[in-house]
Amino acid sequence: MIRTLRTVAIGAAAAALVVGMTASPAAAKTRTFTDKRTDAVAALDITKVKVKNKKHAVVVRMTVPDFDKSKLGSVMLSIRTKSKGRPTFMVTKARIEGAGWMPPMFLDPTSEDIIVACKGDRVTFGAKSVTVRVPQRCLGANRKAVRVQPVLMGRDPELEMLEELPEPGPDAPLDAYPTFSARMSPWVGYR
Ligand SMILES: [Ca+2]
Repeated sequence: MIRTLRTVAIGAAAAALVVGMTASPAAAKTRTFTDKRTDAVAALDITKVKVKNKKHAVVVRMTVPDFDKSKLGSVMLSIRTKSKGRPTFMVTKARIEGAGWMPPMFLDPTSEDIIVACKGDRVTFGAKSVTVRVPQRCLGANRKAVRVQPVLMGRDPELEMLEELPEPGPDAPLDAYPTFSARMSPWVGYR
């Protein structure tokens, strides 16, 4: 009898847990990756990348402990989805010297226009972080895993003219996770 009661109690607790997990917004799939330190100037040095692949949006937060927005020229985020052909989308927000920050620009490789409007995409700046939010509907109504590559670039106009990327190090005026190559983060499951 005691054993039966225990079994029932454990079953009820497990059921409550499952219901709780399903109901909780924290059920979104979240993964946090670590980026190298001192592979870029401190103002732009990404140390952590947190990726949430939520029901309605992919949200990527870059932690930059010594963030200095005045040193930032542009933010780029590539997002690859696990759908057919593994399309890679990109959102970028750039500062135009003398004119200030432009609204985010969204690139969709599956669209003929390439540059398309993505209502609801956002790049926001915190004291020690940069966060990019892209609605799933802009990612081909994505419901699959994603991988990402965030990039922070300094505002030196000569940076865009360089034919070779500067070597990673404490003077490099740009940082990317995991690197500037074609590599991207591991997959982050949907929800
Ligand atoms: Ca870094």
